[in-house]
Amino acid sequence: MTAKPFYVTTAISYPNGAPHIGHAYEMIATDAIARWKRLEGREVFFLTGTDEHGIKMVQTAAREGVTPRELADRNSAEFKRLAGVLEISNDDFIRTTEPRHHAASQDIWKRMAASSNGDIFQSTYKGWYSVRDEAYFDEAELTEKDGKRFAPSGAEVEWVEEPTYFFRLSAYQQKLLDLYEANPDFIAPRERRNEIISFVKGGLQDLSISRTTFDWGIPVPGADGHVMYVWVDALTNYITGVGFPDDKSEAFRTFWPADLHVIGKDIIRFHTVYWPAFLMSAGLEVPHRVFAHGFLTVDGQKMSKSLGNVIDPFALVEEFGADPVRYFFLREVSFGQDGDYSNEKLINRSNADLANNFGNLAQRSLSMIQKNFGGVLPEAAPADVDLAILTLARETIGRMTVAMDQQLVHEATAEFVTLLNAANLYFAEQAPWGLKADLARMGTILTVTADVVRRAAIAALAFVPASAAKMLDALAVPEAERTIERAGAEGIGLVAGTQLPVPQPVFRKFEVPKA
Ligand code: ME8
Repeated sequence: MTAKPFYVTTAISYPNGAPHIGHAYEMIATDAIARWKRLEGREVFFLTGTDEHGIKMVQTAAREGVTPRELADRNSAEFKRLAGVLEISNDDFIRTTEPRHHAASQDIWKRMAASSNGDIFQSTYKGWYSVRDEAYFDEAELTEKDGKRFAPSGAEVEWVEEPTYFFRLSAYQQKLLDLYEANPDFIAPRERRNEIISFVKGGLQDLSISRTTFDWGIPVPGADGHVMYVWVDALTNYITGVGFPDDKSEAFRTFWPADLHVIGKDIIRFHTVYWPAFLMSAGLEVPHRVFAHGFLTVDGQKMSKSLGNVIDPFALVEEFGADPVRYFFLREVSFGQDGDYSNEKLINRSNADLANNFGNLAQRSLSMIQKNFGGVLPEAAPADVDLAILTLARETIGRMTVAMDQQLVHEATAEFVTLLNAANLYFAEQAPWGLKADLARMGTILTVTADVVRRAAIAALAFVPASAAKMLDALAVPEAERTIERAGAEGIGLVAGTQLPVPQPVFRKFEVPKA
């Protein structure tokens, strides 16, 4: 395959606490996109990690009586473990406290400072800062209550005044607008793009990019007492991960610019305004696309420690297994919109789509092959009705490919369910169990059904990788044939005469909790 390699990232999370389902969700959705591209035969590099500097880490560590490094070590390990239990296929896990990342951050800083328009200059910052958001705010963006001021996120802001370095962001207004204009797909979904364009049109102020009141950060080169503003170093992780500052390296030349940064909607400004401006200033290419997903609530309420409704993703996986949890988020939440988690919805989705629709169809057709053909895949002589379901399967794979290319993950999973509904209907109408006197016809129906299951299972490798692989094992599909190309090819991909193993149920059915 000669298609361009695909580089995709998640945001890197603050390890100031344990991961919650918002973090799990972002990993899962990005993983489905990465896996799909691999199934298409693309070379993929998928990066995730933790964002370990900044005042928020310092303050949380102080409250817990540990050092920032101890806090980062403890929680970063949990994010890494989460990627493991969710079967995330990331190729690297970056921690911003690593030496390679210090080198990259100092290098991009130097390039920005050396830019022809003198993009970095010294001055004094006076203004509002939100520690929780790690962000500066204008007076006009704040609300006031009981003498306190709050950022749009609801976090309280504090007044800071310190000598810092600034980045000449104001000089990038037109360049950014030109970038959005020339690349209509740079910001997704569409409504986010409009939001950012009007923000940039409103005028950009220079950005304070160093701090002098604490030292938990990456030292600014040649400026004692200054550490970088955490977002300068955080965004740089995306190039550290592919070998920067060695911009001649194989990894950098192969993968940069990134094809896709997947992030939450709260940090879109950093990714679509600051990040491309930093890169342009440093003379580096900008990423192709930033996709902002929505926020998750729990049973209709915002997740928060004070409400006590923060869902532990480890506990979820413990209870249901990784695949039902993954599937729920990919199917239930429209990618780009907010979504809601509830136990009952997860159970219903998993039971209806995975256990009943998908699992039963596989189990019923494969058990009949065992019982009536000794487990040897029968020859098929497809009639029109059989060709119709095979054609639908092929077309579904095509539509799923289009949807996944635009990160419409929920549309892809919806297509998958539509195909399974049709296949179940086909199976019920053809009623192979009543054809003991016509084994040739029965064999055709069973093989055609199994071939539709094969195609669906290949697609499902992106969503429920372990279960889909089990299903493909049950169909004796060789590893090399588990590709989107084979899933969408003409004809029947399964080979008559193949001895199939005795099928085992792949999906569990869960009990719906009583109201
Ligand atoms: O923002 N639902 O880290 P973070 C869905 N370190 N997504 C959510 C969520 C929720 N309830 N809560 C958080 C940071 N997220 C920075 C990123 S990138 C160079 C630096 C998402 O730990 C959030 O939108 O606060 C972000 O994409 C990711 O989780 C990490 O959030």
